[in-house]
Amino acid sequence: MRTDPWMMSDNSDEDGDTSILTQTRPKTKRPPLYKVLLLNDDYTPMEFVVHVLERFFGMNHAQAFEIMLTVHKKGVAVVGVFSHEIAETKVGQVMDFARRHQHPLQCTMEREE
Ligand code: TYC
Repeated sequence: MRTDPWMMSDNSDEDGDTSILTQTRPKTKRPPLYKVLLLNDDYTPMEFVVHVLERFFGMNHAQAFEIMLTVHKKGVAVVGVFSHEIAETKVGQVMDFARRHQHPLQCTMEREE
């Protein structure tokens, strides 16, 4: 039951931490997670978007096609949730790849509540 360091916030003092007397909040705050969003546009080919989702988000073809269609119909979809650093990397990879192929595809990130 003591395998998750993020669960060190109860007052049981199981770890022998005497500061528990005054420290009622967890010392270790969960780092925030970031949603990576893909935005629709009228020009990027559907097959290109499917390829992006397979290549940078590890989706199989069926998953990628489904998410692409969601973006196409709804305007936007979350394509993954990552640490800040990984999310930034994914956004950069997608934006670079789209620009290199002269497609206006937009990818952004947003902090999770
Ligand atoms: N709307 C585009 C089309 O009809 C397809 C598309 C899907 C573009 C998802 C961007 O994020 C996107 N060709």
